[in-house]
Amino acid sequence: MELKNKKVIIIGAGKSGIAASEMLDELGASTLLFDQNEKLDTDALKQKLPANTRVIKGELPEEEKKDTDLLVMSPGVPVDTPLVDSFRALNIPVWGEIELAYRFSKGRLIAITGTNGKTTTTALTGHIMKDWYEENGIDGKVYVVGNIGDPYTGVALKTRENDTVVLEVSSFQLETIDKFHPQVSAILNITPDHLNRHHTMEAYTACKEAIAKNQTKDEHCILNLQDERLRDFAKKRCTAQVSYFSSAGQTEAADEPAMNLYYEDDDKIYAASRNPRELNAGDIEPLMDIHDMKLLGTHNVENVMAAIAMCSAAGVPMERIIPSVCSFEAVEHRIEYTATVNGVDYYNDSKGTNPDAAIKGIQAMVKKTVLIGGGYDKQSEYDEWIESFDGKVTYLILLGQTAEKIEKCAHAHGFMNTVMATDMEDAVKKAHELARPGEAVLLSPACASWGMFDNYEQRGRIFKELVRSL
Ligand code: UMA
Repeated sequence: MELKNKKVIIIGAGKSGIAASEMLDELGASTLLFDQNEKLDTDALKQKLPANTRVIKGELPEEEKKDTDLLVMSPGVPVDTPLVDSFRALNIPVWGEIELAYRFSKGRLIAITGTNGKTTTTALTGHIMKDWYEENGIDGKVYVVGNIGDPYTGVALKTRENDTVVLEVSSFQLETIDKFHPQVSAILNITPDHLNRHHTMEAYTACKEAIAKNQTKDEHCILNLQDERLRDFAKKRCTAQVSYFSSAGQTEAADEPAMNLYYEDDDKIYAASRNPRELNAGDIEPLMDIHDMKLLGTHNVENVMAAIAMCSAAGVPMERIIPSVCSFEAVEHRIEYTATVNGVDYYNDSKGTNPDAAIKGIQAMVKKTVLIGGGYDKQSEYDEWIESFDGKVTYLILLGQTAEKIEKCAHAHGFMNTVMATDMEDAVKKAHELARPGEAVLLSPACASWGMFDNYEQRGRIFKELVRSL
């Protein structure tokens, strides 16, 4: 679609809406950025926008819709609303921000989705691709964008044929794609999430599967063999060549995957390939030992296997992929190694903002651990989190609004070693006193940060500063 002189309305004045407005302005479109938040500071917003972009907040006047050629949605804005329906009724195309970026970008696209692990896998895939470009002197760039932080529309017009875009894609973003078509895609796992937006598990799963909907048999889709929904997708609906990864050893899949990466209980990752000329096919030599990587936890082994499979599908030789995997450091705030003080390893998992994510944090620990938790009350239940302590957690230091609720829950499950802290400084001080050399301290709160911190990033950074000044 030629967008020069076309009228485009963009909904949502966050990062995506601002980047989309800039991109559309560069394409010569007439842009109107609309946000439903009445309290939006339009003067501050206009500073970040092209001079020609108009801004409307609150209600969108009916007459604005009539001569509109395209509606672009920010990911956080739901699509099943009367407002969006009214555009559809006028036959105005509705594109998500990533569809807009895709239509105007060049080069190779690697797209990653899944309920958990997307950000680490995207960052790792970007890291491997960047190393490959650098070592091979490839005249091109690797962009790592999407749900991970920087919008795809912010780079789309800069991309060239030799470039690679590594894109983290959320279910919100996949809800409004049409021609979006990665050469390599991955769905890491699908478990219930965002059901307030997608309503049913079927609708949520369909959004995730859509990542591969335009792929052909010559292209690659990487899937988790342990996930029943994804096995079903591979057998019945996926149009791309499937490669599997499995953290439960080499499990025979009923269909034949292009490549099968698997993790055995000897702590090594292996690969088998249908094509005997590829990789170490038929060969039982391990690809790598998981102790050679800096990431912790089985969930991270899965993320690593997915990234290996994607980069291999994108043409990077295995002997180049493995050293890059080993040099990759954890993404900030996700079981991020912070420092060793008096023989105690400190980890920042501030992104553990719900019990499910925090369980992964505990599972990743290989030593006795003093755990720091608690925060804003999202009405979560903490029973499964406490049960996951499994003798590994020595003390639970609690702070924030949920401290008492969690303490009660811990005591009900027979875990009595709870300690109250007044703030993060007090929590770090108490952890320092309680942890013995050879043990670990983990901040993995199972709660949001609000009330005590602006966001989980600030909470994690304050924790790291306090640890480093011990
Ligand atoms: N708004 C409306 N109407 C609505 C909802 C929101 O007008 O019904 C307006 C808000 O007033 C606000 C703006 O929309 O001004 C916010 O837009 P947005 O929510 O799409 O946020 P962005 O700043 O554009 O950030 C988005 C992603 N946010 C969401 O999907 C909620 C970011 O993912 C992403 O990093 C960024 O684009 C760049 O691609 C964040 C996220 O929380 C990290 N993602 C979810 C997750 O990971 O679970 C999906």
